[in-house]
Amino acid sequence: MLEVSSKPVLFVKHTCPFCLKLRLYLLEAGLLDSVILCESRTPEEEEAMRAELSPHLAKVSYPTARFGEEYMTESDDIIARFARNGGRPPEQLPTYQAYVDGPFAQLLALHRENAELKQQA
Ligand SMILES: N[C@@H](CCC(=O)N[C@@H](CS)C(=O)NCC(=O)O)C(=O)O
Repeated sequence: MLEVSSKPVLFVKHTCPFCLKLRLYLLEAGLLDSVILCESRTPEEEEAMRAELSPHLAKVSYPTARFGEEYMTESDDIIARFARNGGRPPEQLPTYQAYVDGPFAQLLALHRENAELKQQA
């Protein structure tokens, strides 16, 4: 288990599109060095991460950020917090914005469509 650190800790799943959005923001804002990235790449690592997070969260979700003893699970809220604390406004980051408006928006739309089709089936 990680010690409580002065740097925020980000818990991410390797393939998660919400996690990539957060990572892109931090990369383009030049903030990657100011966080500790804890990434799961295998089912075993994901299980260990879930076991670490579940006592602190009503529902485990990725990405999760830990600021001291505080946990946050909404990617947009986490990005807004970094932006407020001296980071760059996300609207001013062209690569981040291209991901959010392009592949990320398409994934969300496909996910919604899939959920609707499943309900109708
Ligand atoms: N509203 C959340 C949604 C995040 C989300 O749905 N993440 C997925 C992973 S891509 C998740 O945590 N699913 C539940 C799980 O993996 O247990 C956000 O924007 O951060």
